[in-house]
Amino acid sequence: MAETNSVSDEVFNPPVSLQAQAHIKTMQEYEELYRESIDDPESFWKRIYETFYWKSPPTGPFLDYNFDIRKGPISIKWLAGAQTNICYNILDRNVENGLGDKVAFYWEGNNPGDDGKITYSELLVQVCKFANVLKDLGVGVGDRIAIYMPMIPELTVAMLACARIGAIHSIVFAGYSSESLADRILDAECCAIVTADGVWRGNKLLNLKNIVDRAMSLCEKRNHLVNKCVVVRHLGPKCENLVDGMISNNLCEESQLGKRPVHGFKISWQDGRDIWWHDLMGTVDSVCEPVWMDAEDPLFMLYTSGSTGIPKGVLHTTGGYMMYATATFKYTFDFHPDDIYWCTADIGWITGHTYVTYGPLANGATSVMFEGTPFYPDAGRFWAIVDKYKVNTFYTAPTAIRSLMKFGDEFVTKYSRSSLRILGTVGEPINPEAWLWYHRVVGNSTCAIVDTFWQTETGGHVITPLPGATPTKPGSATFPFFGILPTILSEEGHEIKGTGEGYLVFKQPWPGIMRTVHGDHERFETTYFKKFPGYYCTGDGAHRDKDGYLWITGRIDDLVNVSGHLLSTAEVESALIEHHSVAEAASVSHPHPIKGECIYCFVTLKEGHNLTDELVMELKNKVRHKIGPFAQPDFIQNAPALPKTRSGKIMRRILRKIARGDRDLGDTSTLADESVIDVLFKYRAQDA
Ligand code: 6R9
Repeated sequence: MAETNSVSDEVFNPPVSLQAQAHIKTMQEYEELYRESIDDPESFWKRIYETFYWKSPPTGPFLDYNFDIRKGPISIKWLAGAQTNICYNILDRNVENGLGDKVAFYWEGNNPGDDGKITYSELLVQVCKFANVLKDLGVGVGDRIAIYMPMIPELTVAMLACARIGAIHSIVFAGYSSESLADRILDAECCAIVTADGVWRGNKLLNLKNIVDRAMSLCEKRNHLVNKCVVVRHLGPKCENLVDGMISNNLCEESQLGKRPVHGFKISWQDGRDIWWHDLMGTVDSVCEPVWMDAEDPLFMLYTSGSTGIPKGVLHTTGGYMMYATATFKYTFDFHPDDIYWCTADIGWITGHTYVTYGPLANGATSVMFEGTPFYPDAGRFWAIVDKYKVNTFYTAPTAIRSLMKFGDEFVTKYSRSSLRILGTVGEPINPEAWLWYHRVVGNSTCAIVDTFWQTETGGHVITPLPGATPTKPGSATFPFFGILPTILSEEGHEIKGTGEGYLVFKQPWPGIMRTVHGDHERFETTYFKKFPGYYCTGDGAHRDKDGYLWITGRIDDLVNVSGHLLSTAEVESALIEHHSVAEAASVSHPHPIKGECIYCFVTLKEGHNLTDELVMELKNKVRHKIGPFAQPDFIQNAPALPKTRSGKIMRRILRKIARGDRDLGDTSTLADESVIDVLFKYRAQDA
C-alpha cells in the first residue's frame, strides 16, 4: 500500500455529473442558504415545515429556547403547540401522493438469496395493524415500548406503530446483553417489549428471546414487571403456517424472507405474557387513525453511554426531529426519487433511526435493509449487494471500511459498483488512508464522499459535506449543515477564530437536537451545557484549518497533553495507520514523570507482519514525522484485536487501564468481545 503522507491536503471536487443535478450545486449556493439558516432559522425551516401535514399550526413562537444555564433551565422548543403525526407524514402522505406501490425497503437477509421487499402501502397496512395490536395490549400515549430486534422489516413496523399512537419507542441494539437490556428497560420503565425468536449473524445463531427473558426476569427482581412480550417468528417454522398479515406472506414461497426453520432451536415461553406477533396480526383491523401529537411530544428515546454512570436515555421529540431527519437526508445524500439508498447501520443505533427509518421514508426513498454482516459469506458481501440492487448511495462506518481494506482490493473489484454515486461514513473520525481507499477502490474515483459528523444527541448530521457542492479533504467532515453554528473553544472557554483546535460546541439550537435525558433533566444540563455556559458541548475536539475546514479530532476525553501540547489520540492513530504494516491503531494517554502525559499505542498489524524492535522505531518515527517530535509515542504494543463496543467504537477507557497494568477495568458489559482483554495484557509494554 502506498505511503500517504500529507495526502490530507489534497482537495477533491464534487463529481461533475453529480453536481449538475444536485440540490445544492455550489459553495456559494450553500453559503447563501447557510447564512439564512443561521440568521433567520424560522424562514429557513418554515420551507421544510410546509412540506409536512400539520393538523394545527404552532400556538406560540416557531422557536423558543434557552441555551444559557446561567439564565435558567435549558429548554428547546420548536413549533410548540403544532399538531402532527410523523408516521402519518412518512407513510399515509406518501401513499396519498402516489408512492403506494413504490418499494420502501428491499430486505436482504443474512444468507444471500433470502430477500424480499415491502412497498409503502404494504408498510402502512402493517404499521396500522401493529398499532392496533399495541392499543389492544393497552399501550397508550406516552408509554415506553422496548424493542430488541434484528434488522427485519418488522422492526420498522414496530417503531412506526409506536409513533402512530404516540407511544415512545426505546430501541436497544440486539447485540446487547440481558443486563444492559434490563438496565435500559428499567430506566425507561417500559411496559412491553417487542423482539424476535432469534437471528443469524454470519455463522452465529443468536437466541434473542432467551436474552429478553433473562432481561425481563432481572427487571422483575428489581420490582419492574414487563407485562407483554411480542415475539416475531423469524427463524421459522415455515411461512405457510402463518396466518394472513405477515409482511412476508406473498414472498414466502419464493424466499421465506429468511424465515428458515432451525432444527433444535428452542425458546422459553411464558403464557399470558409472551405472544406471537403473527397471532396478534392475523385478526386485527388494518385501519388505525394516527394520534395527533404536539410537535414537542416525545417521539423516541435511545440510550448512549456517558463518561460516567448508567447510559443516558437521549430523548427526541416529534416535529423538530421530523424536519431535521428529512432535511439532512435530502441534502447530505442529495436525494432524488429514483435513488436506491443503503445505510448499513443497525436500527439499534441513532444512525439506523434517522437514516434507515425516518429520513429515507420521509423523503419517499427506496432503501436496502440488510440483516447480515460485511464478512458473510465473504468480505465481498457489501459490493455484491450494491450490484444486486444497483445502490447509488451507500452509507457505512470507517471501522467497516478499515476492516474490509485488510482483505485486499479483489473482494471489491470483482463487483461492478457502477451504480454508486455517493459514499458516506459516520461514527468516528475516518483516517485519510481509509478515506482514499473508499474513494479510489470502492468508488472508482468517481463518487462523492460525505464524512458525516453527528451524535445520538444531535438527531442528524451536523458537520458534513454536501455531495454536489463541497470540495472535500480526506479526513475532514468539512462544514456545518444548515442551522448549525459551530464554534471552537479553548479550555478557558474563549472562542478560537481562524485556525486552531479546541472543544467543538454549537451556539444555537437546530430542530433535531435532543430535548432532555429521560428522567434526568439535570444530567442533560450538566453533561452538555455546564462546562461552557451558552453553548451545547459535543464532547469532541475539532480543528479548523486555514481554509475553514473542520476536522473532528475525537472525543475530548481522549485528548492527551504531552509536555503542554494538546494532542488528539485520533491524530496519532491516523499517522500510525498510514504505515503499510498497520491495519488498525488506538492510542491513549499514559502518565509520564517528566512530560505529564505521554502516548501509548496499540497496533493491529496486517497479515504477515511482526512487531519487531525495528518496526516499533519505524512507527514512532512515522508519528514524529507526521505530527511533530512532541507527538512521538513512548510505547507501542502489539494488539491482535482492540476492545470495541458492539457498534465498533474503540473503548479507550479500557486501553488506558491496560497500558497502566491496572486490572480493575470497571464495567466491561458493552464490550463486543471480552476475550481481547487478556491477550492485550499479555503483550503490554514491560517498561510502561
Ligand atoms: C452518529 C453517531 C457520536 C460520537 C461523536 C464522535 C464520533 C461520529 C463522526 C465522529 C468523527 C465523524 N463521530 N461521527 N467522529 N467524524 N464523522 O455515531 O452517534 O453513536 O452517539 O456517537 O461518534 O466522537 O461524538 P453516536
